Amino acid sequence: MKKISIIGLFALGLLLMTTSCDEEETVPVVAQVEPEAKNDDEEPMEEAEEMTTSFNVTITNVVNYLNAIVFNTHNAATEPGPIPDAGCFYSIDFKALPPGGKLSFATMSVVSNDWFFAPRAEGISLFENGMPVTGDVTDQVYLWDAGVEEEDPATRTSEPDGATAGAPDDDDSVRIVTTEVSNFIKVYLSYDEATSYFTLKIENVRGNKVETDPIVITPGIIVIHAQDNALFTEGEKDRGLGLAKIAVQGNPSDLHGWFTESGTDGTPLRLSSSFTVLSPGIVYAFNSESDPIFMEGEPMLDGSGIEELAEDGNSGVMYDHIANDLMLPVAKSNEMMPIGPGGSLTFTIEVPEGYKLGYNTMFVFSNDWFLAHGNSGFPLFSEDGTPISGYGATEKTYLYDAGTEVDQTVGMGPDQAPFQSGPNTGAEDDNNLIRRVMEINDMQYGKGTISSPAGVAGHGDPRGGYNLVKVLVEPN
Ligand SMILES: [Ca+2]
Ligand SMILES: [Ca+2]
Ligand SMILES: [Ca+2]
Ligand SMILES: [Ca+2]
Repeated sequence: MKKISIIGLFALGLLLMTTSCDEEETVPVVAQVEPEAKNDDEEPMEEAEEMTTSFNVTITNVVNYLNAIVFNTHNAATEPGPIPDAGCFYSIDFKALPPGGKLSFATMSVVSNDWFFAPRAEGISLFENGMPVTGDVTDQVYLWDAGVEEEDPATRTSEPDGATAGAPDDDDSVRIVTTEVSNFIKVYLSYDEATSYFTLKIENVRGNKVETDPIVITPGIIVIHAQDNALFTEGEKDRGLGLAKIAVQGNPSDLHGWFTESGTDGTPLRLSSSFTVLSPGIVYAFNSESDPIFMEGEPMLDGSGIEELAEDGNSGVMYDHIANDLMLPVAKSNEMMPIGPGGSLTFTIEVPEGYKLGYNTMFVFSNDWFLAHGNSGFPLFSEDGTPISGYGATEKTYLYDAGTEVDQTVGMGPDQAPFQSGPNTGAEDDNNLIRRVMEINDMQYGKGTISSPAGVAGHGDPRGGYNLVKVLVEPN
């Protein structure tokens, strides 16, 4: 058996080589970075024997906002409202499992025009070396000016009609008022290992019955995020999404509405379903009607490399298959290690006119899920042959189940790549068809079941989805 298959492979190899030589000679198999790739000239490479175009492809892990929760009722109250008295606090429970992410929040300082308390730009890391961060974290919290209303005691929110009166700020950037807030508020975190819930406590320690610097804090919002600058960027203008309404009126509803908005499929437009890293990936190009690597609704093709990539993040088998068996343009990512939120996989690929793009990267915190463009591929050229540029390939990016390993809870499965004892470990999937992942049960952050009937993974798709990636195509 072994002998025959080796001979078979040799024969196939010879056949492919012969075919290759008989065809136009220059369909490049491996993308190379062209030394003159930065040439602004729109024409294809002059030296190219065939009309090919070099494209840069960037697949960015956009996982960021993982949960957003309003807080509005303090410990001694039964109705939503601000905290005027020292010793009272807001207490907010939220779930997070390692590697976790970061915490940001915003609560107004009412005796001001547009000041609010919020953590520094990076947010408060929830885990360090896999251990939950607990105790007093006040030193990571600052008092900020939202840059929307000029400082004027007469129009402070604490004054009659102050919440609606006031002149525009002469400095419209979000900026630090003070980094030392421990005389005003205290902020604590605690963690329950049994439930994986943190409790955030924001306490007014000064109150309003003082001669100077009275402090009243308001309802606000917490956001669990993976990247920096979740609510604003220091030195930049407020984003206009509702932070100003917290900073001036103590009302978090607009900002909460923005974070939790759904698309036409009823699936989140902005919240990411899960924290995951993405494996080193692959891009390729084809001119057949359908993607030659996999067919949705059918079992994996033997030798396609889908199983190795989707279970273990190993792109080698798929690369060799595309380069040597299919003899199509293919490139591995320049990055050899998985990329986390905010990171990107970058590729350069040389493509003949009329070809379409396919790509593949593993959703690493799963058993056998991968991200890929829909089966028809992304057209890299318009009908008149102009190379396409922009984020258009994002929209039909889907999350697929390879049908090769049974699924465990996202981010928590002992047979998932980061946790398994070795490659290809895990039980067979009950369903061996390659299919879209239609729902994710978010055990990492407790958002419940997120349903995306279409398996949408690209951020910015009007249907809403899992908000995991953005794909940029740029001709060189
Ligand atoms: Ca101001
Ligand atoms: Ca005002
Ligand atoms: Ca599976
Ligand atoms: Ca596995």
